[in-house]
Amino acid sequence: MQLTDGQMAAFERDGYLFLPELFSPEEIAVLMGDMPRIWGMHRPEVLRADDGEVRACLAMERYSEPFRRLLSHPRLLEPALQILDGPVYAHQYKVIPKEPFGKLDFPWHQDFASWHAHDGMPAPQAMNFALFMDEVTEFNGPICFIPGSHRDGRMAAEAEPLPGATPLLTLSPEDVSCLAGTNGIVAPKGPSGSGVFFHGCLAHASAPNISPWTRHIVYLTCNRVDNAITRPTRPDYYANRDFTPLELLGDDCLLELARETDAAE
Ligand SMILES: O=C(O)CCC(=O)C(=O)O
Repeated sequence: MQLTDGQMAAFERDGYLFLPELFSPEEIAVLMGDMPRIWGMHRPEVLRADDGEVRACLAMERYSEPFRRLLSHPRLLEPALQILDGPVYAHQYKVIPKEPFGKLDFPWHQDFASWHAHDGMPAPQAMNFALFMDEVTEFNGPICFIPGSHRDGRMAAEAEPLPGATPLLTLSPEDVSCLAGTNGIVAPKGPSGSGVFFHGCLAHASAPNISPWTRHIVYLTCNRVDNAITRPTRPDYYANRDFTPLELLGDDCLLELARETDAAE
């Protein structure tokens, strides 16, 4: 799937591109179908806070066939190749679950600040793709962006501890006030299957889920192979050391898996 010139220009201007209903309900069902099994796993890639709430699961391609296929899906990978203009590998791949009435939130930050400080990523030639597993509304802790904030590059940041995860390099209230005062704040919302591409320097944050509905989002961070990390300080499921370029699968790779599973039952 190729982005149009207008979509590329919007990404460059705003630092993000929202594509409602990029994946079908059937495709999302294939991924969601594996979530209960993953949630029940006790392995280092499944992170829990002290109260037992799952904070994230990472590197799902190691233990989930649906998620292994999603990683190389052309609707994610082709736009990433186009935006980053070169071969890419998966630097980080995770699901962030927000449970009904859950406490999980994220202060304002730029992801590249953490990739640079914790992993030694040389330049912001990496980007994120977020895929909504559930409908995202104003009530269930949507991810919020300051449009255009990526254009200021990496800003000063403080390491803030996060329960059950590595410290996050966060932005100061003064810098956020200044950026938001100029550009405002947006929160892309839409049905499950919607996707957002966003720049590694885009300022973003999210509030807790105050609704009775889940809000699970899959994030893939693609990094250009010639921008591979140089000084990783955290486990490889946070900062992949395998810089092999991702290879495209077919557009029907998730539906094909559903068909294979149905035939085997
Ligand atoms: O899923 C969210 O609400 C935000 C996640 C986030 O900001 C991150 O992983 O950097």
